[in-house]
Amino acid sequence: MKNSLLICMMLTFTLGFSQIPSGSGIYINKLILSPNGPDLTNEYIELRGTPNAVIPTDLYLINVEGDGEASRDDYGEVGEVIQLGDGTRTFGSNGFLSIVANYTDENTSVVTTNPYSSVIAAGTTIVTIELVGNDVTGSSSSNVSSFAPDIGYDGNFEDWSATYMLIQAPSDPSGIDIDANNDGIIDATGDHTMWTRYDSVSFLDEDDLIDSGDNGEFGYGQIIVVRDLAENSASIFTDTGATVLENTGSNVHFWGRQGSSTGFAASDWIAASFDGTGPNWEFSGNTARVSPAEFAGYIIPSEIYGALNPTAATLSVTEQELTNDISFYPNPTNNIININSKNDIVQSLEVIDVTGKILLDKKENLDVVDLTQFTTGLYYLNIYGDGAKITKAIVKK
Ligand SMILES: [Ca+2]
Ligand SMILES: [Ca+2]
Ligand SMILES: [Ca+2]
Ligand SMILES: [Ca+2]
Repeated sequence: MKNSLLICMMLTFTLGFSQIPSGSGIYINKLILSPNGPDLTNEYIELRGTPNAVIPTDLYLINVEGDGEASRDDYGEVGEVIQLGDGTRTFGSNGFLSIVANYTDENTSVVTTNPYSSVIAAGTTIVTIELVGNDVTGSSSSNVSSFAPDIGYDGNFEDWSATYMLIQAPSDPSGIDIDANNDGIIDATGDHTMWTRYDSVSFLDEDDLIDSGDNGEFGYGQIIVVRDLAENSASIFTDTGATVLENTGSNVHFWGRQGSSTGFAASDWIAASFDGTGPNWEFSGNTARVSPAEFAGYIIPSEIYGALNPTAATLSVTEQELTNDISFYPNPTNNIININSKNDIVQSLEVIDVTGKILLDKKENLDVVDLTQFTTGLYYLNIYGDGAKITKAIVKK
């Protein structure tokens, strides 16, 4: 009984994605495609492959449209296409390729530099796109008048709903429709059956729901995050066998693989809403908006650009280390709390009230917190270090 169930599940999985043959050895490692601030300089794309291997010229990162607005019918169609290889470009000596963009305002000559280049690990191959335009905060294509090198990336990759696919294709895949009958299932025939797919992830928002006269949200990835699935399941179309996660009430800002994972289970990926500024974006503290939940409150450390991402397991070790490293006294206190960190791993401190409002944010003088300005009562102390966060209740007498 168990065996037949297992075979059944495997068949379902195989059938659902057999329309595009799968390859292995090249992976999407991080995607930041709709960050806070201007997308044009804050987006980040990172792939993982074989160290020093030449990147095939027919390797593409594409987005497949997933918004089913009543006024359009392009879901299932390839939108933007980034050509990753140029014949000589290789994955870095560490196996990573990063794509970032800088922006020069053509009116003022002000240059906005991406926040990643200075922290990406040595050995990474970095492709920096130099954008020129009239407004770095703009989001339309008219705000970018030129970009170089032209690999098909203008600094603002499609946000959502969209599927991001890493593929090899015999010719430029622009405009190919992988779902001609628009049912959310990749079709059995078409040019896409000649591709090799290495990775695919989707994020589906909820502004094109059927009950509001639109046609739904469409996801063709092997792992898909949706907003509020329970409420909107009738409007969500995903391919058979996809792993579907829920990200309640917010959009996904960060997609990344956990450690050296290669699969499409929830335990292989990190999906999170975040806030703050790059490169050290702060994941939501709401466990419904991060997957897995261990990443709630995680601050992306500079060291993981051009490197493997942490796993939920390694993360909890870091939290434990942080807990063991810190002691503080007195608590309750009249005004002053002294903080001892054995290994100096504390990077910042916050005092928040019981509603979660940040009252104090410290990045220096981290051995003391002064509560003089606060009324008596219960507060929380958030302690950040080494990519982890712990929270302790503190009381002012
Ligand atoms: Ca939508
Ligand atoms: Ca974008
Ligand atoms: Ca179809
Ligand atoms: Ca279509």
